[in-house]
Amino acid sequence: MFDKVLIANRGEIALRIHRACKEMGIATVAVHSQADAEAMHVRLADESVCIGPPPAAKSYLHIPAIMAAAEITNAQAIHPGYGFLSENAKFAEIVEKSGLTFIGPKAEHIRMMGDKIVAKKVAMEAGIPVVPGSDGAITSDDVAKKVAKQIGFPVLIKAAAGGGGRGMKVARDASELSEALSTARAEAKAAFGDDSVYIEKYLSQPRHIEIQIAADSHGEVIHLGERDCSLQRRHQKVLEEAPSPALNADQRAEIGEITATAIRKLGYLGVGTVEYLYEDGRFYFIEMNTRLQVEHPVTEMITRLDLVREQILIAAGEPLSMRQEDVPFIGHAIECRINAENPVTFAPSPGTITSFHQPGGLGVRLDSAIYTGYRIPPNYDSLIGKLIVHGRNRNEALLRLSRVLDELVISGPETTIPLFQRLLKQKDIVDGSYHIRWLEDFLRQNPEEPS
Ligand code: MV4
Repeated sequence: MFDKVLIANRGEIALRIHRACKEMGIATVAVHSQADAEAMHVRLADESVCIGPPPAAKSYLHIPAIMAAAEITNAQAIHPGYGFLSENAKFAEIVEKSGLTFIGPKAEHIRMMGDKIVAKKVAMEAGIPVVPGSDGAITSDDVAKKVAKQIGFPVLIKAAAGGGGRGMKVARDASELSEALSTARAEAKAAFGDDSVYIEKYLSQPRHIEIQIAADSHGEVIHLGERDCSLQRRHQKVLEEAPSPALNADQRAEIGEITATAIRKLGYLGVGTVEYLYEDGRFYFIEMNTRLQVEHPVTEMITRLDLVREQILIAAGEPLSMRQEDVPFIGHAIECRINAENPVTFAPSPGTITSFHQPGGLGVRLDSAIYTGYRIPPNYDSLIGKLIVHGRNRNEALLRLSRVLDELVISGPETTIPLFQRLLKQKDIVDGSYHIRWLEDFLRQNPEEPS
């Protein structure tokens, strides 16, 4: 096992990784930008290194500075967290070539899943159900027309280098196809420097359901059930829950086994998430994330596993701590992403936390690196914490969430806490009947809190 791990991230996830390390007897190295000198992840780490000025490109994304920090502190492994360098295949390669361990999948798999066309082909060949569409990249308008006629309109044009919703265009009928193609290509070229696109049947109101998997170097692959992440705004998840209100135990076992079997075939190593759209009882692969995800705690709450601990065990060549038959699915967990944003306009609201009161009690978890007096810098994303509740069933989790949102106080910056209090009053949320369009529809129809 490693004695010292460098955490190449900031905020709540850096703290989350620090906590797992300490519980495994591993010393931690924090890296930070000049804007984060006072951050909690820096204060708690055993050692810290300032790696550059506030802009992420010059600090958290600056590979030479991070490698230098690892070298001077004698760290043996690097955990990238999520975002930043977590899905950068080149970084994973550099870490490994320097004789350190990248706590994450092989560079080969990061690269494979980064190209959405390759990812879809690989997934399909491994037995995962995919959205009907083109066989690879679209080479001409004629090919596009043929594919679209075959699968039926509306269709969606997606960028191979995309993901996270960037560079997508809908064509409702044949007359819209040619223009949608050229717009999608131009946007993809501008955003990613790669104009490869592919076509899929457009699903109008699916749910976003993702399966968490973990694979060790002893050939063991397990699935940890699903998360329902359908409540999103502008491709940013807002609330996630596990299990999905739309699935039963048999469906969970079936899609879980299909996913784990495919991941075994790929020779994948580490934790990962296979994302599906779910509509009319069927699953359709969209992409695979080769990192620890923001919403991983809901899975931890229902399976009693520590996913960061599992990542570290896997990277050190040790076996997973559970076999599939021993993975429990206990009760229900819900996570709310607390952002420092205006809850109506979603404009970022950085600044100093003037007071902070944490909720408590049974089944409550708050993953956050904030403290009273902490100044949220304007340079990074606005996530300042994740409030996670667990209950014996979904109704208990909802009641607990309502109680806990009333206890939580974060003063100074505006936060999205009031949004969750509003959402909990909506029948569709209480019933669990929502889809990927629900939240944006709701915000359009109810732009402000009715007074
Ligand atoms: C889709 C889709 C409908 N049909 N694919 C958006 C993110 C990217 N990873 C895939 N996305 C979508 N792919 C087909 N064939 C709708 C979306 C989509 C979406 C997916 C998940 C969660 C939120 C979303 C919001 C808008 C669009």
